[in-house]
Amino acid sequence: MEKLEHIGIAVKNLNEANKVFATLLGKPHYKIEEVASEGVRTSFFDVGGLKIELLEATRADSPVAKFIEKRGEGIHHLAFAVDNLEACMADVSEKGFRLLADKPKDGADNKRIVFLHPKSTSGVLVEMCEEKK
Ligand code: CMX
Repeated sequence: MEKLEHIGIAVKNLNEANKVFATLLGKPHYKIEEVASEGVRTSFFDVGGLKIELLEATRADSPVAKFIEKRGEGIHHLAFAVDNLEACMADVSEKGFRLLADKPKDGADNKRIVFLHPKSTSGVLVEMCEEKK
């Protein structure tokens, strides 16, 4: 893992949460993007190179909708940047971590992404992401 790339935060209402984080951080979000395959609308804030990704569910069966229903709003995942996603998938799998997909999916912010099951990572949902070339 090269660096912590972003922290994902599940929110009920993206517009309201954008205002809260803009006030807190002293700057507005720099983009809003919908990821239809994940059932989320996202916004991004840059904090010294680390990104905060706010996540709002766009449908009832979205992982973010389920998360909020069960646990309420809050930190949803940590995303680490990697150089070679397929090699990292093979590596973490060999080390016993549970991948949530066989193949990378397209994520927000020009990334290919794969998640690890939180039960294999001390209760934290971990994303590995690679910038699309
Ligand atoms: N962080 C930590 N634990 C989590 C979690 C999260 N984000 N989401 C669920 N869990 C916990 C559940 O609370 C549950 O714990 P208990 O058994 O102790 O109650 C456990 O993980 C397993 O839950 P589950 O019912 O088996 O599975 P879910 O249907 O809740 O799905 C997960 C959990 C992680 C497999 C699913 O959310 C998933 O596949 N996530 C990856 C995709 C994703 O999150 N996409 C949205 C973001 C997309 C983006 O960033 O672009």
